[in-house]
Order: sequence, then C-alpha cells, then structure tokens
Amino acid sequence: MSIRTIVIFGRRNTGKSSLINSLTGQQTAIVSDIPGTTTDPVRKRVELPGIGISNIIDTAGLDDTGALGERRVAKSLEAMDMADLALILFTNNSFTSLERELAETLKELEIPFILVYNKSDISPLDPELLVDLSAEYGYVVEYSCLQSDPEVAEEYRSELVAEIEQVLATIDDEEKPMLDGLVSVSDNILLVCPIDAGAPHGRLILPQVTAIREVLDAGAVATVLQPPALEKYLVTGLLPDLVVTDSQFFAQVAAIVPQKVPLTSFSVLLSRSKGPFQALLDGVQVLGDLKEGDRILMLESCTHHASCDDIGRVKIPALIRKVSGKKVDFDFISGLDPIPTGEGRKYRLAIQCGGCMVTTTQLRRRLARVMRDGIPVTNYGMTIAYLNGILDRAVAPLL
Ligand SMILES: Nc1nc2c(ncn2[C@@H]2O[C@H](COP(=O)(O)OP(=O)(O)OP(=O)(O)O)[C@@H](O)[C@H]2O)c(=O)[nH]1
Ligand SMILES: [Mg+2]
Repeated sequence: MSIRTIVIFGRRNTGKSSLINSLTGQQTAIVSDIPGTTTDPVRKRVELPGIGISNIIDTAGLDDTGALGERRVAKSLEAMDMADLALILFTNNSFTSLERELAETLKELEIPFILVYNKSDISPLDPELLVDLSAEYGYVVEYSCLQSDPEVAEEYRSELVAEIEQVLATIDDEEKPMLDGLVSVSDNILLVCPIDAGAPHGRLILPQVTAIREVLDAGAVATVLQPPALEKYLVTGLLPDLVVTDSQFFAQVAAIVPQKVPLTSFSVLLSRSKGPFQALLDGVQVLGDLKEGDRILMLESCTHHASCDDIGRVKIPALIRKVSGKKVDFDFISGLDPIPTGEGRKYRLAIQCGGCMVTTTQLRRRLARVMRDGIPVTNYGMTIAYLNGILDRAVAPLL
C-alpha cells in the first residue's frame, strides 16, 4: 500500500501542531499559545502505530487574516491536493461556518475527513453538539493533547489512531494495471515506443516499462519497436493481439495497423488506470465546439520529461489550432503547482498529461478541483486521438 498523507486543518491555536507531537510522542512541530505559530504547511514523515509510515501535513490556521494571512490560508487549502485523509480540529464547542465550509469542500473533493474535538480537558464537548455533528458527519473524536497522565494520553491516542486506520482502510485508490483485462497468456502485445530527441537518455519512460512488465507478468509476449520498424514487422503477417503506441504516432500507426487489430495508446491506458476515464472521455468532445478566443488550461504533471513538455506546450496547441481553425489561447501549469481556483469560468477545457509521475490520488484530486470549477477535463492521449479522428478506435479496446 502506498504511503498515506494526512492533513490537519483548523483555526489558529486549536492545537494542530500539538496533535502531531502528541501522535508521534515527539516534539517535532513548534507549538505556542500565540495564534499563527505555523505559517507554511509543514510535512512530517511519521510512524503511527497500526498505520505505519505516513505523511502528516501541519497547516496554518484557516482563520488567519490580513494580506499575508489570506495567503497562508490559501497555501493551507492547497495541501488538500495531497490529502488521503483530513483531520478537522476544533475547540471550545465552536463549530462554525468556517468548519462547515471546510467539510463541504472536502466532501466535494471526496477527501475523507475526521472531526477532532481538541482541548477537551479545558471544555468537554457539549453533548448536544456531539449529537448534531455525529448525525451530520458520522463521528467526532474527542481529544486532548495535554495530558499529564500517560494512560489517559494513550487512550486518546489509540482512539484517534483507530479511527484514522479505519477510514484509511476504506480508501480504494490502488491503480488498476494499465493493461487490465487486455492481455492473456501467449498474446502478442506490440508496443510502439519512439526513441526521439525527447526520450530520456539510456532508458524507457515509465508507462513503457510498466506495460512491458505487465505483459511479462501475464505470460504474454511483448514486442517492442520504434515507429519506422512497424511496417516491416507487419509484413511478416504476424498480427499482434493488441497494439499500444505512443500517442504522438497515433495517426501513423493507425494508418498501418489493420483495422481488425485493437489499437490504443499509453496515454489512453493511463487515463483508465489513473484518471476518471468517463469524465476525460466526455471532456474531449469540447474540442469539437471551440470558439474564437477560447482558453484551454494545460496541466503538465511531469516537468522533468522533455518530450511531454514539447507535446503539451507546442504540439497539442498547434494541432488544436489547426484542426479547429480557431485562435485558441493556452495557459500552462507545471508539476504540482497550484491550480488557480475560482477562475474556472475562463477556461473551456483543461487537458492533463498522462500523469505517469504523480500518484493516482494527486491526479484525481487535481482534476476534481478543476471539475469543481465547472471546467471539463480530458488528457493528452484522448486529445491527440480525437484530433486525428481516431478516438473511437483508441478507446474501443477499453469499453
Ligand atoms: N489545554 C490544552 N491546551 C492545548 C491542547 N492542545 C494544544 N494546546 C495548547 O494550545 C496552544 C496552541 O497550540 P498549537 O499546537 O501551537 O496550535 P496550532 O493549531 O498549531 O496553532 P497555529 O500554528 O497558530 O495555527 C499551545 O499553547 C498548546 O500548548 C489541549 O489539548 N489542551
Ligand atoms: Mg501550528
């Protein structure tokens, strides 16, 4: 199982940093009674009993004010993109619109969360509030970070950790294999892997390596070649059971591979194993209805890879302008840089790269954030297939 990330949210002074220290039994985070002690999100790698190694992200208080405070709040909220689980800390029997809005946002982004009532040693949780919140959100864990009695402290800790463990166990974000259901024993899977100027030195890229490994695991045969060798290979009459090509060569490969041979691309496969497949498939249709001056947001998650960079920044924009015949504008966001929220209306579409270098959770979270702003999303592979008029063929093996 991948390492999980837990993000702690709450107002200033609710004890977010203290909670990390209490859970880990170490003074790792700076704590003080001055509101605003934590200014930037701080990530700690911790070992939690029963859960194992996890990342915990401490954030600045969500009630911070002033120009700088607002920037801190925005930074805290960005940490949601990393969250497998969020803890909403509140104290003093005060669960207001701030906490409610936070809970709403987390629900919309499908991030599970646990309400933690801290400082219960000072003021116990009001039984009526407990009933109300339990009815609305399922459960509230009462906590106290400042316990002189080690046994009581351990009781608090183990109850919260048990709840965290339970919620994490319900998360199902394991990536499906790329070739899930597409390869059987003895199949011949042909992988078209161009080694061009953009290819990394001396190695293949991750989706290619993953596909080869999955073919071998299935007891099938992987045939790997570059586009120029394809025609010669097919002349042998040995028809593959499936062809997977680099998206950039989709048009050329589709023209050569006989219609009866299933054909798809690495990027389309990734859109199924990682992404919200149907949403990406629906989103690509926007390309058929672009208007003059429309803006498209390009999301490039793997900045290290020169060829992705070139596809996202140069080739796809050029192809979209050529096929649509419209003057379309593009904005680019690299890596895991924040996506501007609330500016959705200005984009007709967002196009995500294959996302081979980010986790499924990170990819889905980012796309969910974009979709929440009302922007349809699709990805590089579907875009290239659509613009070449071969989308139906590329997704057919996956339907
Ligand atoms: N009595 C009591 N005090 C607590 C508890 N948890 C934290 N505190 C105190 O509350 C104050 C704030 O704690 P922090 O952990 O710094 O709070 P924070 O939420 O990280 O605050 P910011 O970083 O400013 O947003 C400190 O003085 C802590 O010692 C608790 O459970 N009970
Ligand atoms: Mg703090």
